[in-house]
Amino acid sequence: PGAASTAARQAPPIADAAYLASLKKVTQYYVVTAFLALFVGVLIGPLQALNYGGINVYELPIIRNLLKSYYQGLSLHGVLNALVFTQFFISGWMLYLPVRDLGMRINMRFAWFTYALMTLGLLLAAVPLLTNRSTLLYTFYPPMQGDALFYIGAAIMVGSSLLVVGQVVNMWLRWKRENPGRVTPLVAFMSVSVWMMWAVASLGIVIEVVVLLIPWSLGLVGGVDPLLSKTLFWWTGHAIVYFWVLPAYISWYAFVPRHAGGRTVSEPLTRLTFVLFLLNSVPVGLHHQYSDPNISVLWKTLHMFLTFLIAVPSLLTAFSVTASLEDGARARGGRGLVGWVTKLPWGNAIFSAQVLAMISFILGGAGGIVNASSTFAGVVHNTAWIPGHFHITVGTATTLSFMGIALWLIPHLTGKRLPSMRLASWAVWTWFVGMMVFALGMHWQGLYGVTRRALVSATAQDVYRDMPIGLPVALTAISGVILLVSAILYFYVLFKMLLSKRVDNGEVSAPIPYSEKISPAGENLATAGKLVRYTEPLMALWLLTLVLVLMMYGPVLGRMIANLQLVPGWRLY
Ligand code: HAS
Ligand code: HEM
Ligand code: CU
Repeated sequence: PGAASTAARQAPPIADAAYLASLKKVTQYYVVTAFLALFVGVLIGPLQALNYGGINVYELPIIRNLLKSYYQGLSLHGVLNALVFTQFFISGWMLYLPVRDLGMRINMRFAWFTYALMTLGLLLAAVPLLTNRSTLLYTFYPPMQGDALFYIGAAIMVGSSLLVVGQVVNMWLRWKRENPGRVTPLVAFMSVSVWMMWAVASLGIVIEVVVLLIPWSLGLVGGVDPLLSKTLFWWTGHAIVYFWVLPAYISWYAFVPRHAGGRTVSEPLTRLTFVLFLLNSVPVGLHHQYSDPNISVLWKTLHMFLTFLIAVPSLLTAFSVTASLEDGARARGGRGLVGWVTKLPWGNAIFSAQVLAMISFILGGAGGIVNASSTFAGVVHNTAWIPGHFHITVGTATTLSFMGIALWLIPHLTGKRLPSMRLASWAVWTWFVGMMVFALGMHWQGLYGVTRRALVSATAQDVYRDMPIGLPVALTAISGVILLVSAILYFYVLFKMLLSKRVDNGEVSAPIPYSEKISPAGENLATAGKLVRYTEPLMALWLLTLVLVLMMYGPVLGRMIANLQLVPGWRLY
């Protein structure tokens, strides 16, 4: 056991030091911007957790001075964490990885321009958010209306991510021309396929914002169709969850085994997983709209079955990544049916962050399947159950993974050193414990119908008075405190690292942690297996994806467009 079947890959060397330094710098800018957004966003979270813990802190003068309302805080929290943190981190991560994996040159001016444009979009949107002129929550459902600047900034920010898609796909095509007959290396393959998925996924929100919301908020048209807008939103809004989690999967497949001394199980299977996500991530968005009128049950049901289908590649991942961890643990002397688990490097925060993130995702994924079942959806929809679900998916599976990745990525990019593995470990474990307690409290309250998105601690006490929810309410309050401590620990370590002195260029002291593979795909397409050959033509699969999405959304949207119902905007804040 543990004997390598293939040597671990090394990133092809890049001789031009100035180019490498610039590439690392732009990646660092993306990653640091991401964590700054997370820092602000996460500080608001505990206030909301206290709210669901029955404690209203929104009347305190210090909070009143910073936030006009519960909803302004909630809007900032959702936008900064779920939209800004993720997109910036992913744009840096999934630009850097494929460039290094293929050893290619990209146009650094274009890369910097994209970063600058994305940041400009963020800053434009931040103005109305911070001044309470677009308190719309991160879903910005019309007819609630915000300032045009908010929609314009959001469009620029999301649009910039499409420039990253263009740059990465273009680079990959160049590599294909220069290397005819070669199999795309795994990390580049995964990155390119996720970017392709995102290109199709983002169309919904781009059309919604550019065609419907910007003209409407500028007063160029008199009204907006709420259902059409919401449907376009969820075209993007479900698939975006895979845009958030698949960059973590890249690490789970390619890098986490290495931290444990194990190997990636199967390259062909991993490629299949990512192709399934490419094909099927988008045409499932109606599972957010089971309770909406004017969408036929037929289409809702079709989207429901496709949702169950899109759980399959995650299940493939669950078994395959567990096997790679077992491989590592047994190589380190692990024994027994489950006893090997104790041989995993739990004290290494880079590793434990990501594996604890996976464990949270077992429960998050199971909850997702409950949400997707139209018979259960009526019980959980719009209740506290839903924030329970997504804090152990995006809030942990994604966020805790990215937090762990940053602990090697920042040393790799900057040549600085992690100041304290102990503190980092404390941060990671308290995040996991805090989120598990939070999820328990919120799911439990949801089952009693406690509604999401409400200042329940102030206004709804009499409604819930006779319900036996004392325990989950208390758990939620406690979780907010644990998570506040965790966030302070993590950001202390992170900022201390960023502000420390550079030691080297990071290439040797913190290399990209490629894992060996038990079943590699091989280098040449001619001799590779069927699964490898069928998954290689990503351009054709991308076109097929677009066709499938149009099939599953065309009739639904067509009917809405034929029956447009325009209503004027509202400002409720
Ligand atoms: Fe979800 C609502 C269904 C996955 C995020 N979801 C949300 C919202 C967010 C979100 C943010 O069908 C709220 C939107 C709003 O504000 O209204 N979700 C699903 C389903 C999945 C799913 C079926 N969600 C995610 C992911 C997210 C995310 C991923 C972010 C990253 N979700 C729904 C539905 C709703 C919803 C409904 C609407 C609810 C409503 O009524 O409003 C699936 O993709 C889940 C599949 C996952 C699995 C788990 C696989 C496990 C793995 C880990 C293995 C562990 C290992 C560790 C290897 C089947 C891969 C082993 C460890 C050792 C030590 C050995
Ligand atoms: C909403 C707490 C971190 C994304 C909420 C809610 C609570 C909460 C209680 C529900 C509010 C309501 O429905 O009225 C926390 C705590 C955190 C934390 C205590 C950790 C310190 C995160 C992270 C992410 C995230 C890391 C994503 C990366 C969201 C989103 C919403 C939300 C998208 C929904 C906003 C909306 O309904 O418009 N959070 N959160 N949170 N949280 Fe968090
Ligand atoms: Cu969804």
